[in-house]
Amino acid sequence: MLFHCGKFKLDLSQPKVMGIVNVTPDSFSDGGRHLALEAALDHARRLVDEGAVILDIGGESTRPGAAPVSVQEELDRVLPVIEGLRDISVPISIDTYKPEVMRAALDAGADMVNDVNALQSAYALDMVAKTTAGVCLMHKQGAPQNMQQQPHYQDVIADVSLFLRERVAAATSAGITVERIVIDPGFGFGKSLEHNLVLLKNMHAFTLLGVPVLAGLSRKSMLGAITGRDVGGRVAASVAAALIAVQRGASIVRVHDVRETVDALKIWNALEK
Ligand code: 7PM
Repeated sequence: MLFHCGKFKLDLSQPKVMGIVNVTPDSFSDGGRHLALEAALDHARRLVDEGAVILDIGGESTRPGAAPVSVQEELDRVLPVIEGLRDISVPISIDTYKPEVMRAALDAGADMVNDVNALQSAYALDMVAKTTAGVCLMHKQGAPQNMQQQPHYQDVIADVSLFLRERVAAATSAGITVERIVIDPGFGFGKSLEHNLVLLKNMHAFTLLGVPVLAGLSRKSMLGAITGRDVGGRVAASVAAALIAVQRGASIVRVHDVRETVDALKIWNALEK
């Protein structure tokens, strides 16, 4: 029930909100870099005010279809944000699959690694094991560049469960205690709309693996496919999806729209008490 996450122990007896902080400089001039940093810090602080209890800092490299970002560019984006949030009251998660970025982020004060590659790099597994960081192990099928082309499963629940079970075993064998691990079925990562809906419907299957479940549905294209709305018009759909995930066993929801999601979960909590 307590998620051990670096300096923090998060009580997951009630569902929690992880706020997404994307660090995307819109200009590569020094001025753009500075403004991007200030904007990211302001945004992060606002998400905490709104009720986020984890901040997920990402330099874009894990976005499906995104242009690859070099290690140096990713570090230049995320490290100043992590350093700028050193005294914030909530754990900082680094959203990366690159071991070098994990290492530097943890050294700079991050408390958690959110790896869409589920620590499948041996170096990442051993390196994280030597720290006290929490870790999110996510399922994906294929490589981010082509994973949406022909996603295929025998049985999406069984296949994703087996993968996550194996990654939890690999992590604990490497020395990451089970209290430090959360799992994530990876909505949209090598999944058709139908696969995503089966995963959401059967979210409870993942809670059987004995570690907390994180769900990332916020603004995703599956919600656009259902509602016909573009990414800016998916707040209500995202809140509905987060609430459904929680009702079906998710302990952490990774969202852009923190205020709206926190309000929805307050209603859920009022009934659970
Ligand atoms: C474009 C497409 C931009 C998709 C960004 C995305 C997850 C994640 C992402 C998730 C965990 C997004 C995604 N999604 N990490 N990183 N779980 N653990 O919507 O579902 O942010 S990237």
